[in-house]
Amino acid sequence: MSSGLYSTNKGDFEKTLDYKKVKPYGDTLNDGKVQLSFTLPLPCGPEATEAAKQLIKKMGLDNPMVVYYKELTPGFTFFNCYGSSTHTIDYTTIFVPKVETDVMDMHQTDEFIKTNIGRELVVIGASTGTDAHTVGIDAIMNMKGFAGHYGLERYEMIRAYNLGSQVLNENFIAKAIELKADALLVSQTVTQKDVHIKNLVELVEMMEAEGLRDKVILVCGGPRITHELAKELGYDAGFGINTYADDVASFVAQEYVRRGLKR
Ligand code: B12
Repeated sequence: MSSGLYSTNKGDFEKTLDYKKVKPYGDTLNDGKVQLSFTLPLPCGPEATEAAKQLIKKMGLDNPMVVYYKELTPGFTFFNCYGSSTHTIDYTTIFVPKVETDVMDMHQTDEFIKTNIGRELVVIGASTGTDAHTVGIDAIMNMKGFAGHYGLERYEMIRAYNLGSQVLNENFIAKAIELKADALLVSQTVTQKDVHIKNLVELVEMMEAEGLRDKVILVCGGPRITHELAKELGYDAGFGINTYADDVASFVAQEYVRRGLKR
């Protein structure tokens, strides 16, 4: 990433993008335009619209505009609005810990495993604890895949077992031992009252007690999971939204080799 100035070089529209002072882009560079929607617990009318505008200003947005509003039910009004951000972000100072792997497609990962490991990797996945959400782990594991990316069940060199949802940590570990799993994939969607943290930590502690933690690759994922959080909780990697099987398979295969794991 360049930390300097970047010119769009587009004739009359030429503007300068400064990575140290980034603003939202709407119609023109640096106009700061933001679209937002919210509901106020106020009766629909001009006073509610004025309240919405004042609130938008307090959020740090200039030129507040209400472009749509509608009564949801008596006493509640929904708004669509625009405003221009008065704030900027210094993009050059941003650092986000993330999984540092060369992402390969399914065929490349299969080749990588053949060449560097020489046998199928066994991967088990589940949505654990009380979590009943399966769509995330299915997106990673199902044969048919997700958004054009085949899931782990499709990989020639991965034996994938999707255990479904509401799998208790003790049962997950028992299955990992039974199947001689090389990697465990945990999905967590519900984060109310930090239930995901308690559940993810419990799994690590139980694996440590079994002497299993260092022998396998442990990965978690979900819409509110970050790599940083996963590492803090004792996982090898964490994946959030927009993850595909390619990301996970690449990580597992490369991490297996990097750690010199053997069965
Ligand atoms: C579908 C759904 C349900 C379905 C689930 C059906 C099923 N078979 O999965 C049903 C109706 C059962 C349900 C129930 C509940 N739900 Co619900 N549900 C949703 C909904 C609408 C979509 C979730 C989804 O499928 N996303 C699509 C998948 C593809 O995305 P994803 O999970 O993020 O997965 C991607 C990544 O995160 C990542 N990933 C995910 N897992 C893993 C794992 C690994 C190892 C890796 C590498 C990557 C990875 O890869 C995936 C692909 O890119 C969301 C709202 C929303 N729009 O997101 C609420 C939502 C998740 N549900 C919510 C809630 C609260 C519940 C209930 C508690 C409601 C209730 N009071 O009963 C119950 C929970 C019951 C339980 N015990 O878990 C909340 C969660 C809030 C929170 N932060 O805790 C949400 C956000 C709705 C909301 N706005 O309030 N739900």
